[in-house]
Amino acid sequence: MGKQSFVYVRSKEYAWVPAIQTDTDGKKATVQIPAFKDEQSIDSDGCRGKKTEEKVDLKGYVGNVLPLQNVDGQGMLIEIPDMVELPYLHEAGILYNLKRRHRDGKPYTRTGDIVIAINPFQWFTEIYTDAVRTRYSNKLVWTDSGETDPRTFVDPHVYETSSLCYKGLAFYQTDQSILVSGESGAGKTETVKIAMNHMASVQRGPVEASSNPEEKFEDPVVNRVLQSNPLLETFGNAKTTRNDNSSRFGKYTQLQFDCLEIVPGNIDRTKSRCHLGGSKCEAYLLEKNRVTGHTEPERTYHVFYQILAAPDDQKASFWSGLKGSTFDSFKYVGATSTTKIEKRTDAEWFEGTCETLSLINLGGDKLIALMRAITAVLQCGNLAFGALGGDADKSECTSKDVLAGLSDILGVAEPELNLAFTERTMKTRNETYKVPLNAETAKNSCDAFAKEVYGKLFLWLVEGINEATKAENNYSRADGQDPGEFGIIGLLDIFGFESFVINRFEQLCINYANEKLQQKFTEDIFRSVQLEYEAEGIELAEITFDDNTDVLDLIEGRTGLCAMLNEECVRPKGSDEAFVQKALGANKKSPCLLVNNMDRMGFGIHHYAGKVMYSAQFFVERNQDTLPTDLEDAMMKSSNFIVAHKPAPAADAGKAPKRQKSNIVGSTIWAKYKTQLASLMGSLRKTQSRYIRCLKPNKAKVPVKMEHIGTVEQLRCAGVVAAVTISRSAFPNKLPNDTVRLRFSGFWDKAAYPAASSDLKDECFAMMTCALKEKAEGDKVAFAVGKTKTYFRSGALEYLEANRAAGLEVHCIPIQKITRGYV
Ligand code: AOV
Ligand code: MG
Repeated sequence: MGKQSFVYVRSKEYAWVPAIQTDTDGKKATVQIPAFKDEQSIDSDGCRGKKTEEKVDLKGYVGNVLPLQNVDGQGMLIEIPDMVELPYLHEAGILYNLKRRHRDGKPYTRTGDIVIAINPFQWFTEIYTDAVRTRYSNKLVWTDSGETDPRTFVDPHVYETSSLCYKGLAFYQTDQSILVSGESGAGKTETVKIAMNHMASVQRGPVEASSNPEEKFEDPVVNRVLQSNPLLETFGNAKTTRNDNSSRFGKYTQLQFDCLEIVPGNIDRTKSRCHLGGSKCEAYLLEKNRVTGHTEPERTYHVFYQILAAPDDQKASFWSGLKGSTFDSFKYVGATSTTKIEKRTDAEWFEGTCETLSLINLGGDKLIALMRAITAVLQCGNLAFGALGGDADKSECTSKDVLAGLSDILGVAEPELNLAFTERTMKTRNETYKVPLNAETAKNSCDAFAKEVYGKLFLWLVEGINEATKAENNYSRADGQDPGEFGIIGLLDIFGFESFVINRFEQLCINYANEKLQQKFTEDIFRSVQLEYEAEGIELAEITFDDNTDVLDLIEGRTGLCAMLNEECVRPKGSDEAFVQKALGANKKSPCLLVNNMDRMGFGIHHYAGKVMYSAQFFVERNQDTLPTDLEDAMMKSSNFIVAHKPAPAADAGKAPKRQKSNIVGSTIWAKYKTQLASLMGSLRKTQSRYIRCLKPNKAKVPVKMEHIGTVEQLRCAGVVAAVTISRSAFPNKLPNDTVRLRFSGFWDKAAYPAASSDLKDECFAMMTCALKEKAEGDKVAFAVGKTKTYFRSGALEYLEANRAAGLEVHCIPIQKITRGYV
């Protein structure tokens, strides 16, 4: 019988379960696994209770059995705020630590510089009070903790990230960013708002906490910046099956700070300060398809319900046709069983929407134009088309009243609108002619028109918000001096990695963005490990990690998927299938491209977060963003200035790729998106980035519960496991030097291995040379002693712990020597 130890064993049902290992021959382990009823009972029972014995193969992906050390004497798991402190940091250890904290009402946990936020699905108001906000800023920003990591004084929190950003900007003059990621419903949007609120309050300087927990910010600039969030959500968020307030667009907000009070080198914290002067935001990939269709219990964008829930006379003031209307009056909306979003009715939300619009100078005529543009979209949904004069190839609008209403709203004559929907103008080199459309195509073109109008009004709103919030327009210093260039803290709230049963063009776009961010994440983690080793005085050469350049090459490279699809979109008869075949042909050598032999329109990508199979159906169509000229012309004729509005060109759009073959290539969704992403990455690279990874603990959106399999998958997608792997590639375990001395001095034969000095570091070195001599491979020792910590190679710490448990301390050494024939 070997010695007993606590382990985690891989489990199909629960990802990992705690168990007791009773024996091992190096290939298989004998483990006793407690009988668990469900995920919850794993916590309450720990390793106690009736067990079944199993033999487990030790080989496997990260091993099927992992050492478990964070248990108390009873075999109950203990939790720890910073997971880097776990001597055994692996997937199972991370999962159980997070679970325990989540259950105890602690949503935030750290892994080094990354904050992991588990959505609690219940508001712990006590951790977001003004007193807590102030405590974080006082401790992390306004107190000089000297050499010590200030985070040791506080529990992990979003406020920690926001404090460190503010401090980085205010005292080290480095632009900052917070990159928030996670799957739908994980809590990204809320996290960004929590961080933003905090940063707006840090600027008060070192203060006593206000007695009012719901403190309102008096500063009008701050107010506008904060209020712009719910406003954007009204137009860009909708209820989905996974989140009642799901953001259907990505968002990068740059908070602009006036840092003129900062004197470089002067860290007089009572004097140096940055003031929030404004903000600018950029939106990515609004899901326009939702405008024309959704299925119960999902909803379309909140604003549609809000406007229809408004009092009749207010509705009539936007457009008389809205009088008496209900959700059911419009096909794009329809009945909904949802009566409240976040405890407020649509009518209540609408009041707030109108107030905020006025606050950012979009009240009065602008508000009416905006509401009329929304009404135009609604009206498009009710337009019906039928065959024209019995000819099925031609069509006309059959709902005359609806067309009259739309004409009234847009200020475009009825016949013109009818023709815009039912005919298509074709251009060849020599001539221009019109082709009639059948009723179905006409309806599709009407839907395309509605989506475009909504897309436009959304961009118009983003521009309006930016005009009203950006510091250049709105901020002036009290002393009248020029604030100069603003310091930036960027906040990224972007769709997380997606993998469904069927994955489409949108998923590829989303996953592409995640690959770009993952690349930066790995670089940053690598850099922080480098910094840690440098600070500890340890050789760097051995850190290894898998980067995702191959995947990015496959997507955005010269002959990559993006280039191939764009080419297919320019070809007169471009097709989805031809795109797939060309892409497969041109990227045969890519290790990340997966072929789907069953489906000529299918292909797969081995992403950093796992394999995803895509269906290329509609790729060519969805990638083309060119509205037929007939519809475009109709919009331009509209008296509604939002509908006729030409959006400002996206940042950097002027720098279109040089080898562009045609205008269409430059205007495909993907080409624009690629440019947008490149510009985003460019902005991010100028900042110091910090990461918050949001996790959704269960699909039912309920408190306390944590589903293991789903959580482990998210940890992988969020790159948390990858981050841990990088930081542990050379030395998987580490312990503070004083712990090493305390724990392992029994192994030290001082006479045979004298220390170079009585310095803790030298003592640890001598001690480990003695204790781990058996684990050395040639010249390569099994550990490294840094200034404050000792680092262990794979297996070394387990070996020490095993020997310690077995009582093989110094007094045993002679026996060992005898058996090995040394004496
Ligand atoms: P998401 O932004 O990550 O999803 P949200 O930030 O909208 O997710 O969060 C979803 C819901 O979870 C919120 O509406 C709250 O009810 C709840 N929630 C989030 N964070 C907290 C918190 N810190 N405390 C309590 N409840 C919280 V999406 O936009 O769908 O990808 O597209
Ligand atoms: Mg969101």
